[in-house]
Amino acid sequence: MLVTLVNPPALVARFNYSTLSHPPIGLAYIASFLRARGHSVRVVDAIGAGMEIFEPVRETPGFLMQGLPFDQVVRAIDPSSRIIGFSCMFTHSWPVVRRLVTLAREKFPNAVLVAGGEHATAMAELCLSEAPLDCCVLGEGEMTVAELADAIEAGRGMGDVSGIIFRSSDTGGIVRTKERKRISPIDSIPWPAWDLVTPHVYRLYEGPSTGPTMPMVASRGCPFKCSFCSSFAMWKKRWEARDPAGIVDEMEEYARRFGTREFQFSDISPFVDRDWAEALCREIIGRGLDVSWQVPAGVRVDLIDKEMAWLLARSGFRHIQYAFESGSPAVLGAMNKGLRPEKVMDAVNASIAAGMKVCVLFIIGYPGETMEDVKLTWKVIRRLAAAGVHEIAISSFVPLPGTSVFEELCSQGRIRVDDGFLLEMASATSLTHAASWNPGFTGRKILFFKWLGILQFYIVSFMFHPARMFSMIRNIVSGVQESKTERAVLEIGRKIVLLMRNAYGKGKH
Ligand code: B12
Ligand code: SF4
Repeated sequence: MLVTLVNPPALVARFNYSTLSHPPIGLAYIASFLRARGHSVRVVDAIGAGMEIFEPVRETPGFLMQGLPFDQVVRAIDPSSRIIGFSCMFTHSWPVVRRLVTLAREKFPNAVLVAGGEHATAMAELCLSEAPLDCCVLGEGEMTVAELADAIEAGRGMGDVSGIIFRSSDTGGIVRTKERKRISPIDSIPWPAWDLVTPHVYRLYEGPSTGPTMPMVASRGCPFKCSFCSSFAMWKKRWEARDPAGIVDEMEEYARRFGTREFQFSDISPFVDRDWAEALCREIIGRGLDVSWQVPAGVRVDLIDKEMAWLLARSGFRHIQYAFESGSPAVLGAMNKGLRPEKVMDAVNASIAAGMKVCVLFIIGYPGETMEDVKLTWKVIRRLAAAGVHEIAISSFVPLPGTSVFEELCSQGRIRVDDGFLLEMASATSLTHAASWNPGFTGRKILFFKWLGILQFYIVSFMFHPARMFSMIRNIVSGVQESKTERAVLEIGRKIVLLMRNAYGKGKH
């Protein structure tokens, strides 16, 4: 039976610094799993096939759609596909996915249309009510979609497949099936099907990348339950890691096959098991791989000490991002982060001493956060700049669906889910706009606090480390991305050029 998996075009905000698209590794995993179970699979990667196409979208002002136009995506789907699966990772992209699903339904009235990914998991009912989907796969997708394909091929209903929400053909109602257990060990999942998705057309990556890199996954899930994070809704509390030797085998294979020297790990919560993290570093070092690797997700500051930092650096992990979130113990407590503010300096000092480039991530505008809390965050930011941290990123708080703070705000009647709300989920990293879910601050104030935080960081940083200013200017002028900030500047410049080209009709496809 033929299953076609679709990576829809991305909706990217014009002036954000974290909206780069990565190769669809989740789909590549599902494709390899389905194939191993005897199904035929095709992948339509709308982003990869239209990397340079950035078009304004009428319904979503302020955003550009990156990737093939809708009609070309639908045309690329093989009409003999029995199941068409759509990846729906980001909440703000739902308006695009919804339109694509609707067009696919018109062209393929008899196919089974399925969505999966973070947004489809957190808001499955909304997805089924707004788009002509047959079912949403909740959480980890490989086993569920394989069982779904088996059931459909055998002419059975979907009711026995755990881990889905589907539209019953008998009653038309929405049915949620039994919860699915996470796959364990995750080494049983075959490596991603990179013969069906071309990762190297994705030129730009999150983080300070200097060349073509490969995405990988070493672990899935997170044992913590921060109130603003959707990890629990997606993966529950289970953290599953791959065998370090298998991970490094995969790195070696990509180095051999594609000449890859740089790897981005899409793990949401890296290094939570100290022994495992050490074993992974030692395996990379032991095999003499001359590679660099990093994780775009923030590392918890309580996981890294001197020894770990040194091992990481020696194994090629040269840029680390810490998810510290706030300098205020009260806000960290409200976020259920389980961190003490003093921890950040230890981790940061250890990482700088080990020779890593360090970025620290913050959130401003959390519900209940006061001016005093913001001042505490600024104080930590200044200390970090003086200590030699290379950069910071400040997000404005957004209540992502699937998080406990989202549920809380909904129960207080402070969230109305409509397209306007969904699009706001992309505003956390906007440089020109912020929304507020904190009655104490307006969105403009939060944006102002964010800029003031960034300004304080660079003033102190350039005062204590003046050479940094020159290397940043040199990198931006020569197009090198050694830091997130440099990449953001270059990426926004690139979007402006593409927009101008489109305006003059040169970039149209
Ligand atoms: C790597 C990553 C990034 C990368 C690139 C992501 C990309 N592909 O473009 C970068 C750093 C650029 C990034 C940026 C952002 N990110 Co991000 N990112 C992640 C992260 C850590 C890993 C994603 C991943 O590759 N996972 C590994 C694969 C194996 O898992 P998966 O993709 O989820 O796929 C599985 C299932 O979802 C399912 N599945 C997936 N697709 C399909 C399709 C079908 C048909 C089926 C049946 C199943 C299915 O099966 C797969 C295999 O089990 C996730 C957290 C997480 N662990 O998921 C956050 C996450 C996806 N990001 C998030 C956010 C908010 C953002 C930003 C908006 C942040 C910001 N404020 O700017 C931006 C937006 C970027 C954009 N392109 O628009 C949120 C999304 C929440 C939401 N509901 O929107 C997440 C969940 C983090 C969080 N918990 O808050 N991100
Ligand atoms: S923010 Fe990080 S530590 Fe907290 S639940 Fe999410 S992944 Fe885990």
